Parts: sequence; C-alpha cells; structure tokens
Amino acid sequence: MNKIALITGATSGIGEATAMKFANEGWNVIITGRRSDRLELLADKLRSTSIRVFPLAFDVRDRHEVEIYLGHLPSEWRDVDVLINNAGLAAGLSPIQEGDIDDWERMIDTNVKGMLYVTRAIAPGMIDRKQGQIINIGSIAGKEVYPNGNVYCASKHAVDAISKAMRIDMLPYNIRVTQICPGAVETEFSLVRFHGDQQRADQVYDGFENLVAEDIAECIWFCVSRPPHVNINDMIVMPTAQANGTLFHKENR
Ligand code: NDP
Ligand code: 8X3
Repeated sequence: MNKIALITGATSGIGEATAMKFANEGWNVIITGRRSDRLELLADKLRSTSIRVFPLAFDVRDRHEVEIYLGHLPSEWRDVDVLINNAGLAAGLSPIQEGDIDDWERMIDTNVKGMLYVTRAIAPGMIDRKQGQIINIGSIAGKEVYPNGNVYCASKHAVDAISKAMRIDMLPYNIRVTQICPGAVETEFSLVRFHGDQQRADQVYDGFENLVAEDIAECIWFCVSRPPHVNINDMIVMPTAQANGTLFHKENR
C-alpha cells in the first residue's frame, strides 16, 4: 500500500513542490491550504502521476476547522506516515515599535498555533501505530534574529523549541521529528510579507542565486527516505550566497 504524506500549505512554494516530490515517489498525499481553486488544480496535476490525492481547504488558524478536517479523516486517509508542517508566513518587516499588531497575530496564529493544532490532530494516530515522522519547516529566522524580523523570528524560534520538545515527547513511540530551516527561498513568501508589493518582493532575491522550493522538497525527501533508525533532527539549508540571516553576497553591490 502507498504511504501517506500530509502537507500543509501545499497551494504554493515549498509545500507545492513537496507534494509534487512525494507524488513522484509514489506516495498518496493529503494537501491543504486555504485557496481551494489552487488545491484542486494541484490535485489534478498530482493525480496524473497515478497516486491518490485528498485536497482539504481550511485555515490552520481555526482550531475547530483543523479538528473537523484532520480529526475525522476517512479511514483510508487516517494512517498518516509523514506530517509536513509547512503552512506559514511572514507579514511585515518593521521595528517592533511600529509593528502592525494584526500582522503579529497572523504570524503567531499561523506559524505557532496552526502548527500545534495540526500536530495535535495527527500525532495521536502516529503514537497508536508507533510509527511516523513529523517534519516542521522552521527557518534561519528560528536560529537568529535580524533587524525588523522580531515577531516572525520569534514565531520560528517557537517552531525550533516545539520541534525539540516534540522529539522528547515522541521518543517512546518511534516517531521521528525533524526540523528543516531554510534561508532565502524564492516563493510567494516575500510577496505575502510585503502585502502584495511585487517590486519589493523581487528585490529580496536580486543579485544572488536564491534557493527554489524544489531544493527544500529534496531536503525533506532526504530526511524521510533515511533508514528507519536514522533521524535528521535539524537541517539548516542556505543559498551558497547567504552566510546567515542578514549577510548575502550580492553581485550588484
Ligand atoms: P508561500 O507563501 O509560497 O507558501 C505558504 C503556504 O502556506 C501557502 O500554501 C499558503 O496557502 C499556506 N498558508 C499560509 N497561511 C495559511 C493558513 N492560515 N492556513 C492554511 N494554510 C496557510 O511560502 P513558502 O513556501 O516559502 O513558505 C512555506 C514555509 O516555509 C513557511 O512556514 C515559511 O515560513 C517557511 N520558510 C520560507 C522561507 C523562504 O525564504 N521562502 C525560508 C524559511 C522558511 P494559502 O494561502 O492557500 O492558505
Ligand atoms: C524566511 C527567510 O530570511 O526572511 O524564513 O527569515 S527569512
């Protein structure tokens, strides 16, 4: 029987590339995100690889929706082998004294609370079966803080802490917990961060070769495809032209 991966935030970027990678490896996939039109398009594309797809459109910030969709999966989708907690975002890039409180709440509610709600719905089944892997998409922003990154960095530091805590709690149950922390990946991330300002988003990736979503999908697959006795705890993946959260080698500088 094909294995099952549940990927949150599969309507674009890293999540979409990861869904494609797993489908190409013959896994059945549960794909989630709020934009149902995009989910359906992706589901059609994935089905052409002859695997089974279960698209679920909901908002990870809504704990009742998470419980309705993920707490009551149909029996053929219930045994999730790998959960990829990927849905997330940055909103804004301002000093804390000028921060938009709605932006802060979106980031904390999505990156921290959403990840917790999804994990709370899926982890008990893995524990019952004594089998599974949870992959949390953190960030270099969860390892360092950078100017104006305040609340986004805090939310990803929370992902870092929760990943370590999950690894302890899941230890008796044969469940692998992995965190993957990318540097700059060109996706819709910066467009979302700058509230739809395409020009500002494009500037983030000017002058150096950024990562692409498929690079992270490959890293996720590497972690999942290790032998069962091997767990990659934590992986930091940067563009070669990025040394840390703030230092880039840009050709046009
Ligand atoms: P994208 O903006 O391309 O993708 C984000 C995904 O998250 C979308 O599918 C979006 O779907 C989903 N999402 C956002 N909010 C919600 C919500 N409330 N409920 C359900 N789904 C939601 O960005 P990336 O692919 O780059 O981001 C994926 C993850 O990678 C994030 O956690 C991000 O923090 C992290 N990351 C990204 C880096 C980068 O440079 N791009 C670097 C380090 C980490 P929809 O809008 O349809 O709901
Ligand atoms: C996304 C990358 O550098 O904006 O997590 O934090 S960064």
